[in-house]
Amino acid sequence: GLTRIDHVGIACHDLEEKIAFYESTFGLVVASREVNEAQGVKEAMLHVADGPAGSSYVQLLEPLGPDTPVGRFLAKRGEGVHHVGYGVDDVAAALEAIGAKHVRLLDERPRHGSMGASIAFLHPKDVGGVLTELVQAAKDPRQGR
Ligand code: CMX
Ligand code: CO
Repeated sequence: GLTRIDHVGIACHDLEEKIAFYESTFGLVVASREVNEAQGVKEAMLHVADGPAGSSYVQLLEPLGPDTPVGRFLAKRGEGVHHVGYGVDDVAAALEAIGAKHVRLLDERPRHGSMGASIAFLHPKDVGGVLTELVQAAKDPRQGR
């Protein structure tokens, strides 16, 4: 099952500007910055809190180009919440269970996400308009799995 909210993904035009906003407005601290070519994003994870099931973050996303998931989202809807990422203990097992419930999987197999996590996306049209990500965090997020 789902163990926590791992992160909320927020689409923006200017990553550095939004990092500065979250730092100065909420006092959040950047835990990692990465470019993920496969996902078409430049992104930062800002640490929010630690709970019994793991940590939670805000993920700020700037597209690498217009022809990417976040680039198309910005063109259509503008800046704002792009997806919700839920923590799971075993993303492959979660995909199998959820795929059996007629929810379209955007990833048949887990892919690489921020901080060494294994991730997979569910189609927003099958989740009430919410792009949904499953996140199996790395055992040691600084080193990956
Ligand atoms: N939330 C809710 N609905 C969304 C959406 C989002 N983030 N992105 C697209 N949609 C909707 C569109 O509004 C559109 O609906 P309508 O036909 O009613 O207008 C429909 O889904 C198809 O969208 P599209 O413009 O054709 O966009 P795409 O070709 O980009 O396909 C999606 C959408 C979700 C399949 C694609 O964005 C995807 O595969 N996303 C998963 C990967 C991803 O988002 N990576 C970036 C984040 C990486 C990370 O978190 O680490
Ligand atoms: Co995400």
